[in-house]
Amino acid sequence: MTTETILITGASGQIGTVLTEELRKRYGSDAVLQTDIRLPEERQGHFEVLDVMNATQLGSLIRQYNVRQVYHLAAILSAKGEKNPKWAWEINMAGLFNILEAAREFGLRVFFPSSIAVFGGMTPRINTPQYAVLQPETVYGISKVAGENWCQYFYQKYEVDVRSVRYPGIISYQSMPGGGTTDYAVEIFHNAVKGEPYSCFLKEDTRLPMMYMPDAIRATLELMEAPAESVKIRSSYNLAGMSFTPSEVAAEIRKHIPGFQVAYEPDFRQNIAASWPESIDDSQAREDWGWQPEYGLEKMTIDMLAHLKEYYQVVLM
Ligand code: AKB
Repeated sequence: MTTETILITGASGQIGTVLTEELRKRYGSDAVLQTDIRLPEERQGHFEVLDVMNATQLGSLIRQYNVRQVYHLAAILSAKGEKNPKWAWEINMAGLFNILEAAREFGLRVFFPSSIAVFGGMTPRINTPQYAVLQPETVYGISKVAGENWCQYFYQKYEVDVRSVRYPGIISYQSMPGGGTTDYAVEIFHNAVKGEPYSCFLKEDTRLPMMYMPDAIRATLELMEAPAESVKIRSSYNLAGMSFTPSEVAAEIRKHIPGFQVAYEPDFRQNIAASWPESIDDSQAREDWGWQPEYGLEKMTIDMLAHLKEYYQVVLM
């Protein structure tokens, strides 16, 4: 293949699904190679099964498709990782390591998604600074801290052009999250639109940093397209959109769906959420590559409900 290609790992995941669409729109269908651990039932464009633990298979695809950039989204998230820490560590670390080694060999630009999960109970929780104590309390968080350091190492030692942001919880109507602590913030919208009550696995006053998918995609692409000299942080950038609690998002939804009911039944994910920041200082991203979020809670809620209403074909009051 002669076209230069962008490879996405974890392309069937929450972010991968939407990022794939945006990249295909911008660069054309032929320029995007989607990969995941299994083939989805419905797919468009190039899609290959790839186990990110398999470096040989990764190398063959890079050669076959003339890959120049990688968005490495395949990972086990916070809540799922706690059920099987060793497995989560192996996938998250071996996967990244294979990508970084391939980037070194083939001269690729790499995007690595880090997370607010890098922070822990020792970190200031309000307006968490870029440079803060990183003592996470989940295996996912530990793998992201190690991953950020490996990214910086490969940049400093081998000049691999690797770029990264610490995503907050991502809210989307196009795709569901899988295995995270912030998943409630998507599920709650689906239940509301379906006219069903929601049982929230976090306490009502648990404030977490969140971001609407269009902002997350734009941040990712703006960082990847920024001139190399503007990207001053090669571990990972703090990134902020909005912050809210479960009761605040429920109240916002009730402005449009008055009868919506939410019960609070916290489980093991409450402890994970309690170790994460409430809000993030992303001034370095704003300064270095001009980051500006567009969506707050009110604007996002209107957009989410409109799209989900269309999806479920129900009439809101
Ligand atoms: C999770 O909840 O694990 C993720 C994240 C914040 O990285 N959404």
